Amino acid sequence: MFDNPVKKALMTRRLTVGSWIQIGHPGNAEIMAKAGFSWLAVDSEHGEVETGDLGNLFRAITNFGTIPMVRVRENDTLEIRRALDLGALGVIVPLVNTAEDARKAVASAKYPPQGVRGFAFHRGNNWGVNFNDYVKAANKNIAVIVMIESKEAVANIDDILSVDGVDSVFIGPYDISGSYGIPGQTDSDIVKNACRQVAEACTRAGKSAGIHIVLPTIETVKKAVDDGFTLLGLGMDTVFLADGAAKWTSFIKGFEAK
Ligand code: 3PY
Ligand code: MG
Repeated sequence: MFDNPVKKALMTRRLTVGSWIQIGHPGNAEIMAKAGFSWLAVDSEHGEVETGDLGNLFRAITNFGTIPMVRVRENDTLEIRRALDLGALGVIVPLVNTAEDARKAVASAKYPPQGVRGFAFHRGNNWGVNFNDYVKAANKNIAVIVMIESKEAVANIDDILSVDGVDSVFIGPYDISGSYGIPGQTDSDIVKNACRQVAEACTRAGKSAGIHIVLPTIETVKKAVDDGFTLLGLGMDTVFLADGAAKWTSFIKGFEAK
């Protein structure tokens, strides 16, 4: 019933590149989708987005053929269910530290018998019109991505990757840096080493490795690809807006009368 090229890319460890939305307005989502990313993750953990905003943001995103994903506010069954019901085709679950956390995330995202997702009429299945087809496709086609954001998660990476139904792991470099006691130092050798351990574990497990490059540069993107990451989140709406605006304010400064 519905196809999900991002899920296919994850299962075959092919590169797929998306971005992040923290501003909860559909106009903003349209601009981001029109830019041409393969997927967009709406951030309800840290952004301005409430769960009830997701439907309108997904309408804007899918209007341009982009795959809608969500970073849920926490590893919570109801949050995951509501985001999927509103039409997310991939769920990114923050702060997954153990295999048990990962099993909970997978169970929340899957219909029985694999999981505990409740059945209903909702936006994802066209308000029930495509109920049967959606149910048939959902467990197979929806991506479940767990975030590696702590020392503990890095130590448990092989166990987390061994959980059936985890399609990919996705590094949150800021939380990782915080967990090592160096918040914001995402360029430090400690964080780089943690990222390398995660990428190597993914290669061993045959699963896709992902990372959020919050402040992307040509060099950091190339390096992530060279290091074997195949799920790249590049920047976010707020970062692009701030960068674009700052470029022009710094250019115009010299012309303004003091
Ligand atoms: C982090 O860096 O901790 C993130 O969650 C990025 O999305
Ligand atoms: Mg984080």
